[in-house]
Amino acid sequence: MSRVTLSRYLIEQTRSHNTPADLRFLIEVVARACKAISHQVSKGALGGVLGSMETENVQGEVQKKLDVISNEILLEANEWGGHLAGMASEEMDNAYQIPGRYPKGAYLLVFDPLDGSSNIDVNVSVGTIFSVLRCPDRNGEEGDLGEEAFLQPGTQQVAAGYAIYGPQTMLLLTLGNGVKGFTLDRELGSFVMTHDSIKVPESTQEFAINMSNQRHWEAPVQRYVSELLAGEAGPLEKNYNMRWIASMVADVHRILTRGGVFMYPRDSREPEKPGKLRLMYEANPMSMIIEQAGGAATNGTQRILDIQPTSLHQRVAVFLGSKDEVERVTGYHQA
Ligand code: P6P
Repeated sequence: MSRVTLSRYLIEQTRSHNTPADLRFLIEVVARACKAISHQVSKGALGGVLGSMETENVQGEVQKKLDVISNEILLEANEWGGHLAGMASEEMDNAYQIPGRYPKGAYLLVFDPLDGSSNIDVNVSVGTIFSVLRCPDRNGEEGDLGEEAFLQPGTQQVAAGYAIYGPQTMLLLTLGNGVKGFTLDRELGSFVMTHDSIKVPESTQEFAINMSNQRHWEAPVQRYVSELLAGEAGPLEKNYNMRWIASMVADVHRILTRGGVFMYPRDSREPEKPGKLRLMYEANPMSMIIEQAGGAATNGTQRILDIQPTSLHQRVAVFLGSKDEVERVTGYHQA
């Protein structure tokens, strides 16, 4: 059977699900940019791309060289094609305006160009996370696109995906009708479909959380994690394993592959912040992918995709993965 490339899948989606041609073009361009990022990441010390810049992003985090390189690759790949009205990124304070010399299009692209970048220098998997929204009708309004155009709940996403740069480079994608996985064939230079129907097992025996923050968690999370640790002698009556890669893309990819629950709760270290992870370009795209794969994603009290954003870089607590476990820990927040 001939191999289905990303390009062929997108063309077939255009026919079977009326995927608009400019959305297909957008996904193709993002995939090509991810190939370029994969190439840069794989150079490591040989490419002079490791280490940090002398700059910080809007979160006050020191930027890695590859954060900036990856951001520029995505901007340069997407700004000229006429499919976007604007872009936003973890690495830029404000929305990116499409230069006046280029046509504008119907979509907004929001991304974390290189998630997990603290792992780059220790050669652990990192990734690119992206979310696609429709640009609201501007009613003929000219001038810069304001941040408010991006502030749409995750249910408005028309596509979401991530690339993971690990032993293999893979692209996982949802257009709203299931989750497909594509593996980069470096000889051909194409993403080839290797996983045509990704599903998150409803139950699991594996959880992911940064245990070093335990003393800072709120009571429902304390209760849930203590039950996980109690194993078969405890109320959950089964033993659990723990994984924490500290790269959301890698942890979520494992959960999509074999199940699990991923947690980054709010904690008392910064009580004014609802969590560490960012809603628009981490939690929302990952939540759409997880839900499309049959899992669940909440902030502890509500479905993440229903959250109405109030700012471009706002943070959110995240509980996502196998439905049974997400519903359990979310239920403890209501107790
Ligand atoms: P911690 C990476 O910096 C990131 O944003 C996510 O990819 C990851 O899940 C989390 O932060 C790790 O945070 O506090 O464990 O280093």
